[in-house]
Amino acid sequence: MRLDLKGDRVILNHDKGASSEILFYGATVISWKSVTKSNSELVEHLFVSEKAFLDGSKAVRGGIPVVFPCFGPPVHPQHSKLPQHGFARSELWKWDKVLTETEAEVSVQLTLDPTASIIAKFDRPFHLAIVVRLTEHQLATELHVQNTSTFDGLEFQALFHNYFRAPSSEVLIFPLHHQSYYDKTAPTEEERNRLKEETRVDVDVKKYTDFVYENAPQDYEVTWPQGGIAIKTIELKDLVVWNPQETGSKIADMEDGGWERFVCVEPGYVRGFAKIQPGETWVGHQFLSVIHDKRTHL
Ligand code: TA6
Repeated sequence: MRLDLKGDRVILNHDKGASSEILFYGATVISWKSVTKSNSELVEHLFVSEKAFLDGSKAVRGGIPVVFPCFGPPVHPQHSKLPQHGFARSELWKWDKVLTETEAEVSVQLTLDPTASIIAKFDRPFHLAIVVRLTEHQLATELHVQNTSTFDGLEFQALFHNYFRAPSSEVLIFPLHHQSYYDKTAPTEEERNRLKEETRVDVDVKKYTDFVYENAPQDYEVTWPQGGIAIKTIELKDLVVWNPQETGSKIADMEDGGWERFVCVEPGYVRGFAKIQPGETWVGHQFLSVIHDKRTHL
């Protein structure tokens, strides 16, 4: 197992061929590759738009952006000065340390503490750490949120905005049958705020999809004919499924037709706010594993 600290990123390499790249900007995982069991091909599992900015000028369009302390447009009074999806994905995180380095796995930690620019829009004490762990066929990410205040509670939302590289017209997400969700693509605000029930056994994103599943199963399979990713989560009680389809052409840093090549399946705590008392730490985990065998749920 090897890791290389380069100017703006850290690269993790597994002896069996897997690798991952983490930009210090936004602590954004911009690559996760592993060797398939079927034909020993090295496959990139994440989508990063060819038009994405990787120079720190704006949040990366792709990979695994870290969303904190708010998901979507801010609604909490303490978040009112924040941009959509908060500040974590648009700040320069600090390289902290190697946590584990064995033949089986390497894990590293980056941290983020309040800077003047953060305090100007989010004046609450906190300490963030992100852990990225790579093994031969799995990538895990953990977000640690520590309330460093000695007297005030901390309220926040958090999410891993995963862009999985996949043929969006053939993707199926399971199990979401009978789950409650909000449809952010609905034409009226009343409908967007109305809880619906998922009637499909397998959810596809053939049409423009922007669904927020509340209190979802926390274990998922994202599959397509040539592959898939299994997702296990801890503390991330909600799930967002997004693909803009043709509306993606209006996204400035979306490569032409990029919506055909990714699906966003995003575990998070985004309905309501997580609350931690002074000195407490909240940890949200996701474990992404490559699916090598065919899964069917019909
Ligand atoms: O996670 C889905 C979503 O909230 C969509 O509504 C869409 O806005 C997407 O995130 C991308 O947001 P961004 O701020 O990165 O353009």
